Amino acid sequence: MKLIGSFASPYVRKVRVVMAEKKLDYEHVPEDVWSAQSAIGLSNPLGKVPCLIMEDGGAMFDSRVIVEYLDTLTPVGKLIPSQGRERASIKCWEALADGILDAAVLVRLEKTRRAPEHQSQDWIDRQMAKVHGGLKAMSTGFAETPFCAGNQFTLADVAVGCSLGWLALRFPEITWRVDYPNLGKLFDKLSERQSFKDTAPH
Ligand code: GSF
Repeated sequence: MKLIGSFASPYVRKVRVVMAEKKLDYEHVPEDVWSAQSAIGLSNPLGKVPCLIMEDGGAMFDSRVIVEYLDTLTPVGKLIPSQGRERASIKCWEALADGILDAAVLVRLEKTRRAPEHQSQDWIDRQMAKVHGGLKAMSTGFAETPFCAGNQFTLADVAVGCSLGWLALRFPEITWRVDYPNLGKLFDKLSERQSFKDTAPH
């Protein structure tokens, strides 16, 4: 398998952490989707990473679809419960963690890719409200259990860890560690895993 993606993308990192946790082999193909020369459109019509190229040459996107597929490839390190409420709960954690990223990425694009006179403060505020609301929900939803959804490490932890890691890199001014110490504690614990160490964004 080949994984097309940049090293800084939190969605790509989610897939890389899952690959590592499940001990799957793959080749990482670095791709800068913002470069005029990017060929990502040949594999993903949406022009986004991550994109997984499977053994038969078929392409798969987006990160949520890819990680769900990877979890079926081997029973090693099962990350998503197979059915019912438990499964939905893990997917909901992932939607929350990814949703925070989606909003924060929009803010970053607004601030870095638009001339100051074309930037909309209303739009930025709207997206930042989602980031802050999402962080609060993550902190509230995370009871005093070892991991997000209880005693077991799951995809919820992968998604939350990647989301917080990217916020720390791109939005150091968001004080989630101070505001939500339980998220800080969880993040520190996740950061000790080899899968997180090997994929830290840069
Ligand atoms: C989001 C992927 C994405 O926005 C997923 O795979 O989970 N829901 C999708 N990727 C960004 C890179 S990044 O912000 O990490 C991307 O490829 N953007 C290019 C573009 O044209 O929007």
